[in-house]
Amino acid sequence: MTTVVVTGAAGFIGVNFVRYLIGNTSWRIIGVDSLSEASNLASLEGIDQSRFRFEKVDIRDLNALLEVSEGADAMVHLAAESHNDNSLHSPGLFIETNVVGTFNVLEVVRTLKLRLHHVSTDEVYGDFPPGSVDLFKEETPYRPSSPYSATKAASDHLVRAWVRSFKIEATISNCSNNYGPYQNVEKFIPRQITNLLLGEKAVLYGTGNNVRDWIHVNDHSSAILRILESGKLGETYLVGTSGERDNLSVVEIIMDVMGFPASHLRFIADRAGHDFRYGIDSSKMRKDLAWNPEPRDFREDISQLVEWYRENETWWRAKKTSIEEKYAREQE
Ligand code: NAD
Ligand code: TDX
Repeated sequence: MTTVVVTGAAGFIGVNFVRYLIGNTSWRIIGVDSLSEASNLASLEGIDQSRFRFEKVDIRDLNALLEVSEGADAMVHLAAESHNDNSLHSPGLFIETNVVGTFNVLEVVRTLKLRLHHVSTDEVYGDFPPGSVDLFKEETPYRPSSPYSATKAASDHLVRAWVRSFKIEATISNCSNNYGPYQNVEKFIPRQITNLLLGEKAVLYGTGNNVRDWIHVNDHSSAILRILESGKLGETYLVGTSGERDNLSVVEIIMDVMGFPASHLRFIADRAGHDFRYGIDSSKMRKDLAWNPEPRDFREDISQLVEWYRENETWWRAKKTSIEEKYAREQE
């Protein structure tokens, strides 16, 4: 039996990954999270407590992280400040959690000799200009644009340095934009769905032409599990499912599924430093690790997601007001 510590377990990908591990392995899981504003403890309700334990720990606290990780075999590091818009207003917090917090994670896995998988983002590579059809590859140079992506890039560099200098057993993945249940309503897709559920308009930054490469969170989870089981130590893997769409097209699908006219949206000022386009080449994952995502229909997934947010209003309603108030203060 393997015991794995999952940092960021009360966040969007964390809770989906924990549920994926419960369903697809026999491992024990220790979920660690500081319960920041991005988290939601209610997301962990109903998880088999005989195999899952939650610990409120801040990864900025090295001793607390060390204590809770003793006896484990592996750590999957997801905890982060994850929202670009927030990083433009509070960059210091991103340095503390994403850089210093990852340093603490590395010291813990070095001390306790744990296997580490570090979860990162395609945003470390910067972006592609309009018209480009290039894709990010593992060897693409880092060129982060925002405080968020720069701190994630820094965390990746720390992991590689600890692999080389201290011989820790680690892998890294850089994934594209995830969608699925339990995503905080500050993020693009849940923000639009919950706006529309409340009768408000969808909100697009700039022209709406920016492109993101969408992947279902369960495909991200299956990729992480595959890397844990068969990834080569020291390697980096890009994770994506060729899901490039511009933001306006995604909003149009959401509005169509929900029965709103295409005019039920508003354009606001663009995000500062807004990356134009991301695109992932995941052929290394597919060739070296024989990873295959589930066959999917994006419109059908969005339709199911709309139902999820409709049925789980108590999960998101309390946060929605404060998040929209914050957006109104900072963006309009
Ligand atoms: P999220 O914001 O929903 O969850 C992050 C979790 O980390 C939250 O529960 C939060 O409370 C916790 N956390 C923050 N600071 C902490 C601290 N100091 N100590 C302990 N816990 C802390 O983000 P997410 O979308 O689930 O992203 C998880 C990871 O995946 C991040 O590392 C992110 O960079 C990466 N990632 C996300 C995406 C995406 O599309 N969401 C894509 C690629 C990579
Ligand atoms: O209201 C909005 N309107 C809008 O047009 C919001 C919240 C966003 N956008 C745009 C900005 C982006 O082009 O939608 C796109 C997606 O925005 P976010 O959901 O904020 O995601 P992004 O900035 O692309 O970053 C996400 O993917 C990579 C995650 O938040 C990161 O954690 C991950 O690393």
